[in-house]
Amino acid sequence: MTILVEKHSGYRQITLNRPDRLNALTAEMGGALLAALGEAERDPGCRVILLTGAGRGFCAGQDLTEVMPTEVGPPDLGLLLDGYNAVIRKLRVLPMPVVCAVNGVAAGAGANLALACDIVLAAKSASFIQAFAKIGLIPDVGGTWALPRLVGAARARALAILAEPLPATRAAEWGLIWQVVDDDRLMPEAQALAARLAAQATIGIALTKRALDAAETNTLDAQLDLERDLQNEAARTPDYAEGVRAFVEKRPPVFTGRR
Ligand code: LHQ
Repeated sequence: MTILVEKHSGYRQITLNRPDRLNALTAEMGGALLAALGEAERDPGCRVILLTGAGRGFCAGQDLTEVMPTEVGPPDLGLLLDGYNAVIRKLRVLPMPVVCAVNGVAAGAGANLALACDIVLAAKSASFIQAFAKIGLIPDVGGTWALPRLVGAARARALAILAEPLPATRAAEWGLIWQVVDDDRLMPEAQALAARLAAQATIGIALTKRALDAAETNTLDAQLDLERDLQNEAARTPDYAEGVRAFVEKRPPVFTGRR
């Protein structure tokens, strides 16, 4: 199985599982990942996703042996990308936080898959490589959108054009990711974070994702209206009532993540 799913209390851990290829992506794997995200979304007990890779790498991007040009001509990458892009779109609109634990090298589409998640932790030994330029391609699966927004235009351009590995520590310093963790602490920390988030007011978090993504293209005027509407939606959840009640009663809240 190229994608492993482990069910934990409140969250699902989804693991890219082709460790001998550094979890390089195949069309089948993209489909399996999309299906796993859809199943998690349909499970009312699942309030957080934790994405990681098996073995020493996170994901080495597209499996290049699947897209070799032949005498007949170049491969049509469009269909393949439509499949991966569906995963990126799903990650952004999933009504729950997605934590990514980058356990090793994240290259090409693998790097940009990680960057599509909501909170990215990386092992100290991990690195991020916009490897595309090395084989004459452009950053895809959202890379050209995410990079400048996360690290600014100058760093985005150099990362994309030079295709040099960016060590995890510098990635965190630059704001590409949230945090770096010692290698042996990565999974315990990522799982603790997923469990912690699963006990939070996750509908509010889902609405926060929506607002932040919409802000990328909205005017301030439109964003203020959207915040008003989403805030009213958040205020109608039982978690809002519980959060306020718990504050007033000076006790920890018990959130359900239900509408
Ligand atoms: C791999 C791969 C790999 C197959 C390691 N494929 N086998 C493109 C086209 C179509 C549509 C969708 O979008 C895209 C976007 C892309 O993702 S393009 C970018 C594709 N990825 C790359 O160019 C990265 C290629 N890999 C590397 O540069 C290195 O493997 C890195 C820097 C990631 C890791 O280096 P090392 O730690 O030295 O490991 P390694 O190179 O020895 O890799 C281990 C094995 O995994 C090795 O196989 P082997 O049989 O020798 O043990 C590699 O051939 C295999 N592998 N990446 N993308």
